[in-house]
Amino acid sequence: MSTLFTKIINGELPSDKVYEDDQVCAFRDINPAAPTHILIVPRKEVATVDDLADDDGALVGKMILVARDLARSEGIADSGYRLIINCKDEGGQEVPHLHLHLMGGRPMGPMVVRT
Ligand code: DGP
Repeated sequence: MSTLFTKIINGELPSDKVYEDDQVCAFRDINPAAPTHILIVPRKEVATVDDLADDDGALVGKMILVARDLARSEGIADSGYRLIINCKDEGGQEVPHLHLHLMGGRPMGPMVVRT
């Protein structure tokens, strides 16, 4: 069974893709929390950060470099942006396929809501 994001990556479900290569794919979040809200997703089906293998370091680095380049092409590199990876339930992860959120285009405010 492939994940929701694998179906998007493979084109089985529609999305607004902004980048893809042999390792990662990036598409706009369906429910954007900022003017720019892009998800950078590895083609490899890693469920969470906790499921990363020791030799996945280059893949995670690639995700961040793609986010850097997309921030530049979106015109938010100079003003700044936020990168987030949620992990499992208490981290707020909803989709169990590793993804990096790139958000910007407005002041992003406090990092977390303090309760
Ligand atoms: P997270 O909570 O970190 O697992 O973030 C999941 C994000 O995925 C959330 O911001 C909404 C987005 N999302 C969920 N389903 C879809 C979808 O079908 N298409 C797109 N483009 N984004 C989705």
